[in-house]
Amino acid sequence: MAQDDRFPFIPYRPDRIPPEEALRRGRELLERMDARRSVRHFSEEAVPREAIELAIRTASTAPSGAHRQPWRFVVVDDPELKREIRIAAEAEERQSYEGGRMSEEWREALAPLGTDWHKPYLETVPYLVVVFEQTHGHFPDGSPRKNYYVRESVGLACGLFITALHTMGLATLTHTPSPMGFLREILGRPRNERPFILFPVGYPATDAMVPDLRRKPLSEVMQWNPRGSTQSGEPAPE
Ligand code: IYR
Repeated sequence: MAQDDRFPFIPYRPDRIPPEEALRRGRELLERMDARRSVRHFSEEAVPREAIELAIRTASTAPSGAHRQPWRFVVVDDPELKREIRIAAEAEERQSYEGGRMSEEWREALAPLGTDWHKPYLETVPYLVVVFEQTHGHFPDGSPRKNYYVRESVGLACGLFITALHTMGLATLTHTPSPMGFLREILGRPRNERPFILFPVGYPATDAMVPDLRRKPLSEVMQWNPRGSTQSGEPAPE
């Protein structure tokens, strides 16, 4: 891609939001995002194409290493392609769950989520969005051009994608059939693209059920000003 990445600098002057309004918006976003759940039971109801485009455009606002935007969101709504993906994903997952590719400890960790190798939703959901990470780009002459912090960048884009979908009342699941190489084959992606996450996207089924998970409290996910005791070499107490 011959996109020029030498930019002039321009002023950045976002509106200053008064503190009360800022906190109100922050609380509102938290409440909305806290209601998000990964879903495995989807409605077959059609989803406007623009909703997918909006979510991908939102995802693509993510920061990325050297602003290389090393992602590609491949959208599948063709029933035959969806079926092919389901068949290939289930074959891999079957090997993982029943062919001994997943450790006992791993299967034990997943047991409360009730997952197994069957992935019928891959065929019935309106869209599959397969996100690819671009391990490198290309100079105009076709020679490889390095990307930076690829996984971090694509992970951030995926977080924004999920946020946008949830904002529009859509549900998804961060599905990572393992190994995922078949997605590159089926979708005919070039060698510099590696599958990252497969997102089935649709409305949740009206009778969808989810495990009653709890999120870690703030006290377990936030820590202020910790200091390692460099003198003693001991780690800081919990
Ligand atoms: N890829 C498998 C297994 C799986 C792994 C993890 I880690 C999960 O949080 C959930 C499932 C599957 O999709 O079933």
